Amino acid sequence: MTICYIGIGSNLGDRKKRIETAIRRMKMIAATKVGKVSRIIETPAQGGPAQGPFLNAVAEIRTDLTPYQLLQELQQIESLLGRIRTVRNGPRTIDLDILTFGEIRMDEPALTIPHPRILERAFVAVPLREIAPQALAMVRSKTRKRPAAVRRKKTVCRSSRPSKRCRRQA
Ligand code: A4P
Ligand code: MG
Repeated sequence: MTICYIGIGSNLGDRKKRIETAIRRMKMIAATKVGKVSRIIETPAQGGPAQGPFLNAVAEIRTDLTPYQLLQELQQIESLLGRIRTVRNGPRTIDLDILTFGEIRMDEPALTIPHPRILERAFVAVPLREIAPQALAMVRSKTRKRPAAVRRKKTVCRSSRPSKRCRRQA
């Protein structure tokens, strides 16, 4: 079985109840078991139109399904819980994102794993760290590092009176 982490978010209706129902439904997915579940945290909406705050959590699951089979199961749960897709990052009854799927990496529009925005979103990173600090560390290590030359453009120091930055680089 592959260990995966699922990001859960809701900011419409009875948010807590919807998250609990989503977890109960995940327990019913074939060849899949739900393990640790993080605390549910309230977070201000990040991005998208003006909207109410979210409840967010992360759940650990173990599954024999393939990534696409799991995505399909999660999307069925989203539909069952009244998810209607309007604008990107818009309000939603429930959002279930595959954050990691074992050590798998894939980069397709329909499925990107690890989820590309884990590290820039505290509402995902904080609950993930709570139940699986090793998974968060794995995501950090696999996030492609840009070469140092791109990250910090070196100033070329030609002047006889070099600037502070040039002196620091020397
Ligand atoms: N897709 C690609 N990769 C994945 C993946 N790893 N897991 C595709 C799940 N789906 C993935 O997703 C759009 C398409 O992404 C799917 O059809 C699937 O094939 P979606 O759930 O319909 O759309 P979305 O959730 O609006 O897009 P996205 O890019 O997943 O947004 P995020 O990152 O989920 O952000 N603020 C707070 N505080 N809490 C939140 O939970 N969520 C969002 C949405 C914005 N602001 C938020 C929160
Ligand atoms: Mg999503």
